[in-house]
Amino acid sequence: MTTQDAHARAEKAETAGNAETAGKALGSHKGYLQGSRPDIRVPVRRVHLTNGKDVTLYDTSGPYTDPEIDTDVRRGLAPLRENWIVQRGDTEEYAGRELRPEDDGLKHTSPRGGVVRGGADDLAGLDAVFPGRPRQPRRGRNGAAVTQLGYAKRGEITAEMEYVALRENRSPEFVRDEIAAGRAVLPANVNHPETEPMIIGKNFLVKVNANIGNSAVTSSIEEEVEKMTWATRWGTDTVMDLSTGRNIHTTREWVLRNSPVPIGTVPLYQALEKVDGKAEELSWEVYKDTVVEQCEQGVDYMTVHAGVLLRYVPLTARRKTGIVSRGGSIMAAWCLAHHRESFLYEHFSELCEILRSYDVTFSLGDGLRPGSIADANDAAQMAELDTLGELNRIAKAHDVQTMIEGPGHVPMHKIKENVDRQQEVCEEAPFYTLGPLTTDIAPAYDHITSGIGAAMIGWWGTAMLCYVTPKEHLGLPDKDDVKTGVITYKIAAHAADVAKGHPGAQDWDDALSDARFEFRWEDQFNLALDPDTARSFHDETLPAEPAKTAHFCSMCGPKFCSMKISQEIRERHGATMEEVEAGMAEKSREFAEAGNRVYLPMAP
Ligand code: IRN
Ligand code: FE2
Repeated sequence: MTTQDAHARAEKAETAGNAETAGKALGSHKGYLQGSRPDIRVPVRRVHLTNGKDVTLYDTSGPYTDPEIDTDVRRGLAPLRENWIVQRGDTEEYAGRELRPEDDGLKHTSPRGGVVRGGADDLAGLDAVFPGRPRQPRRGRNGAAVTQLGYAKRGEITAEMEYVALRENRSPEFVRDEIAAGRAVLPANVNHPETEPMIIGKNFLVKVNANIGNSAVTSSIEEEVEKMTWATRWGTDTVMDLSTGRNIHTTREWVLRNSPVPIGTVPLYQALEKVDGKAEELSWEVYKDTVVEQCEQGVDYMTVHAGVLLRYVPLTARRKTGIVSRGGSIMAAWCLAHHRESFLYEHFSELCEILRSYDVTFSLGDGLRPGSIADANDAAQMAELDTLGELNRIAKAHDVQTMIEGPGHVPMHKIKENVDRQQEVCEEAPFYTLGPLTTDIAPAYDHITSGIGAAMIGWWGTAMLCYVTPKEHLGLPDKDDVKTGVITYKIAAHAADVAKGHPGAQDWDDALSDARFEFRWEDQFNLALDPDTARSFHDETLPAEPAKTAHFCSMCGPKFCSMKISQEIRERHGATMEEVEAGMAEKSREFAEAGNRVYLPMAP
């Protein structure tokens, strides 16, 4: 290709780019898949390629990336699911509540449903921030099961199920049956109408969770909301607010009202704050009040460390790293201090009753997960897993959706056993694993040590991967760490989708490979998981516009680009297999004639 050609191409690409920017982000824009009713509109990202084709990608970023929607964190997001919940008619309603116009689900922003009540640390402030928000939470009438599991078991297909069916390119019946079997969960609290429904289960796309939250020493409310929207922009499917510092309730309110993805928490952390951090002063009453407060606020799933039993604690005594789970260590301390069985275990059925009346999903915590590869798959971990299996059956019988948390630190050769046992013991309930970290030698790189384990465990059937950031073991992640963690885990999740042969998963790879082989640099950037970084790396060495269509990059330069060479073979010799082989043979002859040298001597 001549330089002139390159210029001409670059100009064309630029014009195309300019046309696109009118109302759209360069190279891609937000689109929607339309469901059976006007307010079922599933967001997608459509990448427009320079060859005229479109690639449609799953989109978790919420209304923030839709230029047509005016978002404002002070008002919160529109209550997308509100009409669906009201129309089911099985929840207690706010007085005088009317249905919203059918096509209004995504645009209207205030005032709307949700609740601020109970133990608020800054209620007056929230009144000012979210005016018009009803003071009354919604819950199932007379304790009715308003859970997606309950509907699924009765054979109903909810609007939420139809939404995720479109999102995952599956039939609504399939979605319903997976939920009914307890193989998948659709976390969606009736008090979190802002959430865009998503599903977690091994027969769906592998999901990613990002943890945010302040600690006693760092971070403000604004920073946490910013981290949440930032994490969803890069593709996290859920966010857990693990705040343990000040203003836990208010921080959570801001996060919930602005979150397009399900929000998870560990209520035990806030309960511990309420008793000034003294684990032995915890009680079922304090814990229960905290859970109700969070259910009313709209938390979609909760980590409950109910599998840490008194008799399991001694099993950790000889471990290299003891109990590393925060929740696990709090419960172990309580059990030892009272020498009694865990109140979470003893009151588990009561807890099920609470969660079922808001449709809050259990995430049964792995309080005894290994904190070093030396402790992986030990007796303590496996004993807890058996108890989680027992609790999963109880939760299911109460129509409460349930997933199971998994390790931790596990070397590669011990990973598969974790999924296999969990799937067997927990009747295929979705597995939700932290990493696992495959080696302990790389503090500051634990997104990588764990990304390796995450890809493997995802391939073998883990439904959701809890991210690990470069700050793991070292400090609270900042915005950059959140992005690095999410991107790392999106890679692991997608690699697992491809390995599992998930329908259509590889289309994305194929589109990017085509763009790469054909030197459509803009398409390569726009299709990338992280277009910004891909573009900036390329431009570091070849910033000029013509380089965007050039048939090489600075890695090998114009003469040594393998892709260019193979393209030339095709151009010169045609594209059939025999012809390509003949072309290769010719290249090989040329190579031999030149003396079989990979590195040619430098000109003197
Ligand atoms: C995920 C799988 N195993 C643990 N997790 C996550 O760890 C869980 O989702 C939550 O974000 C956090 C709970 O930590 P502790 O309290 O077990 O340390
Ligand atoms: Fe760790």
